[in-house]
Amino acid sequence: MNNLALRSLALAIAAAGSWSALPAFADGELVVYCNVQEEWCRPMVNAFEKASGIKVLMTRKSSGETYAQIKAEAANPRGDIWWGGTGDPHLQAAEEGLTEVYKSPKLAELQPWAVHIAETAKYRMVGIYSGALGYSYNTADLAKRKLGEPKCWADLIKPEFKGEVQVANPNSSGTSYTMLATLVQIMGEEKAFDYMKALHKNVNQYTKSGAAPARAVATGESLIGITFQHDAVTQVVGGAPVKVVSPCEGTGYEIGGMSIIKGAKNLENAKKWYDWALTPEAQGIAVGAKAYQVPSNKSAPTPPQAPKLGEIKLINYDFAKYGSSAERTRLLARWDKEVGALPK
Ligand code: S7P
Repeated sequence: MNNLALRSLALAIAAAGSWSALPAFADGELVVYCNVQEEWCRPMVNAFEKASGIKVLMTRKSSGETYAQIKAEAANPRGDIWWGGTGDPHLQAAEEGLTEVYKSPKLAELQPWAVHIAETAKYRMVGIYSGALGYSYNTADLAKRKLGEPKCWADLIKPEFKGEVQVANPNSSGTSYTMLATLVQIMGEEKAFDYMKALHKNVNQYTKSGAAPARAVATGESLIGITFQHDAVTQVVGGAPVKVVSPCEGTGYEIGGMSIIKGAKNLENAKKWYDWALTPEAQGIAVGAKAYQVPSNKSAPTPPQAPKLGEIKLINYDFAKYGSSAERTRLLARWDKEVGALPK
């Protein structure tokens, strides 16, 4: 056999081998923008591919980043479905016409808060889970340094916590925007901005991702981290010396969202994901991924470790106002100018 024949044979074998190793995706593709933790995005994708025969291309980003990406891609949308992430940027995208109207037949199975946010968005988004904001601290580190236990938002600006608090940047992170909007609703806007300027002195790093501060607390890299409480519970379940705090003044919460991207190239497959992601089976995948939000389908199991929303002093978070395009844009610009720009 000459060289050319040998090369053709090798190529044919390689091609046959790789094709047979791939699952047969007879039903097309779906591009998913996923905003929860990678550990939960992956099993969701695998389960959907298995159930539907549709090939999923997934990327994971934070909520604010995904909103910005969808806006930037609006003239030529590359994503089909936006799954997870805080409700405010989904609401902003809905108002700006960046997402599609869709009324899933599964709406009837959902908790009232999940349907209410869908109504607020004129059915351009739906609620898929809920969770309260708070913070966590490293118990071993706190004891070693003989510092008093923080219990309130007010404690986080005390001088003894200088450089000890980690939180995300509210532009990239839905978690951190939830904090900004929560403080404004609890304290009033002027006092909330005074508070965030004082907090700035104690912040060691503004991360891109909202859940990163919970991991930094678990490893002892930061003493305190402001995150959703369920993201800190993940660290507790993993065995880290972490205590989760519901601030004494009260706190805000999120309704995690799902939206179909306007102009989705795989619209029918996006609807299939949408309906499937609202089933108890799909929502039950969270527990195995150590994700402890409260699911929106009434029949989906709520993990026993999930913070009990009924026992937390929750504010009446105004999603319509703080998810509106004008308010979210204005508050983020003010944060950039008055807080983010301060020297460190
Ligand atoms: O880890 C889960 C979670 O906290 O992440 C989502 C959201 O994208 C927050 O991340 P960013 O702050 O980085 O945007 C939340 O909706 C969800 O509960």
